Amino acid sequence: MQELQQILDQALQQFAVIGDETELEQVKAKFLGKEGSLTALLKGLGKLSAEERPAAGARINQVKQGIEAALQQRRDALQQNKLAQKLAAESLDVTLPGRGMCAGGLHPVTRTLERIEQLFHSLGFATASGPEIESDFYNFTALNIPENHPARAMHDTFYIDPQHVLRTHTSPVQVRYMEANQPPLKIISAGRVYRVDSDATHSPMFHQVEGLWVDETISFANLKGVVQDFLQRFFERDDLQVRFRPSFFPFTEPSAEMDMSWNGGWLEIGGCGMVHPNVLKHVNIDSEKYLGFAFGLGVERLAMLRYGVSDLRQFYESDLRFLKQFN
Ligand code: 2NM
Repeated sequence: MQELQQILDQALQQFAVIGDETELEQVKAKFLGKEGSLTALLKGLGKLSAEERPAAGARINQVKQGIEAALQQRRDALQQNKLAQKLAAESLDVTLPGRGMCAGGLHPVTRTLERIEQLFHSLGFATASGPEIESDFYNFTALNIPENHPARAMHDTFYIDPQHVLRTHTSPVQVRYMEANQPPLKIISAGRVYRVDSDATHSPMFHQVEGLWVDETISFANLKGVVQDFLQRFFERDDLQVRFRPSFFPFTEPSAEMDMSWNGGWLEIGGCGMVHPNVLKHVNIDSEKYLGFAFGLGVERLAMLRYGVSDLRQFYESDLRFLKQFN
């Protein structure tokens, strides 16, 4: 009986410190296996007298059940531990912030383009667009810049093939529009243009916005009014002055360069003029009946002045520290 109590105590003690299930089964065999200590006692029952045997047998069975119960308890505990460890290792903290939550924003040049278009829409101009790869005809010839004419040297052109170029200005959009529509015409075209040029103030790809208004009574005075009104509203300055200096463009006559007042001085902001009769002829508009003005503005220039950017190249370096300032 004393031995039985010792076996039970031993079993409970040993089970309690076992850390894994295989080891637990091995230790179980020490007590309940073929060579186990309890099994040995059961086998020894036969040596007892008939009177002693039932009580001893009952006691051994009791201990056996106690060992099996402890064993099962330990198995359950080990399995619980294992599950808890697995869950901890695989756990996801669903309250953590997600990745890639950084809000995007429109590029400052895009924002400037949208502002320009909105202002001209409110002045009654519609928007026109066209291809960035243009034929020689629409980019040059129709604009009164014939082949081998020195005016072609004004635009350092990217050629795709002898007949096609990356448009050097958005004027071909207006040529296409005049060709397809009857006056009165009142449009702006804004978009990418390309020239072989690259330094602090020139990018090989930049943006232009050009305006065109063709009707029977359009004059240079209308041009001055529209440009001044636009610039005053764009820069939110009622006192902004615009000045026109005589110049030359093959597609306008007369032509002028436009300056605006800025920090006590003048800044060149674009070019303009009355659409040349030869351009109107190319698109079958009667130049005796209709007159038109046209102007061109540099979008990056307007964006630099509005946002206080000093180097044009910053717009195209994709540096998030720069771009995030406009969000
Ligand atoms: C400029 C300056 C002067 C212009 C002319 C035309 C067209 F197609 F109507 F003839 N569009 N834009 C023009 C005139 C553009 O940009 C500096």
